Amino acid sequence: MQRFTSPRLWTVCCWMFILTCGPSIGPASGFEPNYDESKIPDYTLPDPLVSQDGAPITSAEQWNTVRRPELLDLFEKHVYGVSPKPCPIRHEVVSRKTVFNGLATRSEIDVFFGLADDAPSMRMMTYVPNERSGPVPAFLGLNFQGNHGVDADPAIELNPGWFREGRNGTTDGNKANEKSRGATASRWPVKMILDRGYGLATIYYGDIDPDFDDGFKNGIHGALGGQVADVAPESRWGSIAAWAYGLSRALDCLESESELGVDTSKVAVIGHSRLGKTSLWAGASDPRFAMVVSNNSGCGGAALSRRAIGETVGRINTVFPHWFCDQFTEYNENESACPVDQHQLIALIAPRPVYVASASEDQWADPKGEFLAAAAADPVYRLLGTRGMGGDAPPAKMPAADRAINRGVIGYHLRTGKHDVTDYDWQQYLDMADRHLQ
Ligand code: GTR
Repeated sequence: MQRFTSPRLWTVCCWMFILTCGPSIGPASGFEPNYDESKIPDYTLPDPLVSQDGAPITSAEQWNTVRRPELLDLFEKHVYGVSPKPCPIRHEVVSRKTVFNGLATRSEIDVFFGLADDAPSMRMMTYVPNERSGPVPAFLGLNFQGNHGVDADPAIELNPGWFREGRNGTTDGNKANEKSRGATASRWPVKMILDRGYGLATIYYGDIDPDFDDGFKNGIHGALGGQVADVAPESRWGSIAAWAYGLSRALDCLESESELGVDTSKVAVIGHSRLGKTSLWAGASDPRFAMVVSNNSGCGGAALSRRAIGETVGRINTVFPHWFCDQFTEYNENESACPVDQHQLIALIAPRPVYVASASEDQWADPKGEFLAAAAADPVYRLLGTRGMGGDAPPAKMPAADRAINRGVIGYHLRTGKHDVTDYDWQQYLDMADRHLQ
């Protein structure tokens, strides 16, 4: 291999490498991800069914009254941060239109965080099938590139907010441009969802809290932050908690506006990647969500932190200091000191259906750690009277790629391919929803 002799050229090449590969690989922080199973540090997972004082949890009642509140509190104080109490919301329907040749009605609704005239707002876009006998079950998820990125219809307003710089020419100086219309449509197969009898509600995540570190001044952090003033600074909500808070307020809006046609007792919260971490926290912290889907959520989502494989706690806190609460940085390169791990986050969703999905080329998100976390939540699901992952016990081994585990209440699959959301993923989620929400 040719060696670079000029230090300057070497520096330029390093920077080009960092800029092309994005935040996933980062000599900038000197981080070398481990992908070798034999180098995983020894660890013991904290038992979801043993309380902090060492007492075993042996009944649903003990889970609901002792262990669940305790774990929720630990995740708030050590991982995601404490959010404000739910604020009152108000909403304005901005548009309503028949789409897909009469198949569905699409609405755009501004949902305000608070009743004041200048309360911040997020714009929710909903689709419901027109042929229905009553309210329909629905998926609710945040999107990365604006509602106009979900569907290329020029009638959808181009979101005027702040966007992370797109890699494919979809932004100009942190503003979405016309090229971003429909840019993430492949991740949102709207027609497939409607054809299967479900509604869809989606919101641009940056409406709730723009995804950059500004010391929590913008978005709902700025507007509602005063309400967590009595929480220890290191345990105040990070951006993932803010996004999850937004999802709960979206559910409030769906509940209060029956015209939108959603059966709010049957809403599945869904998210990909950082928004998959968000859907898990939303589902864990808000029991109104009837089902939870985490697509390729990785570190701080479904993957076990203690495995420290691919992206680690230290790495994620360094590159995205605003996602979690500051207390979480105590576990940088020190994962076993954290009183919780991510299987317990999945357990907090029990007994409601949860689906964890990985992708074979997404080793950064540690597919095996995601599977192991789902399996380690199984005893809680069984204690609560469900069949967990199905069968008499969770499978000891990861399933082969593209072979979904979907007979129980905890679903899992490893899809062949890269970090993404595909039709295959959605088919599994819709099948799971058919079994539990229809
Ligand atoms: C990566 C990050 C992951 C994941 C992903 C995403 O850069 O390391 O934790 O959240 O971004 O959200 O796209």
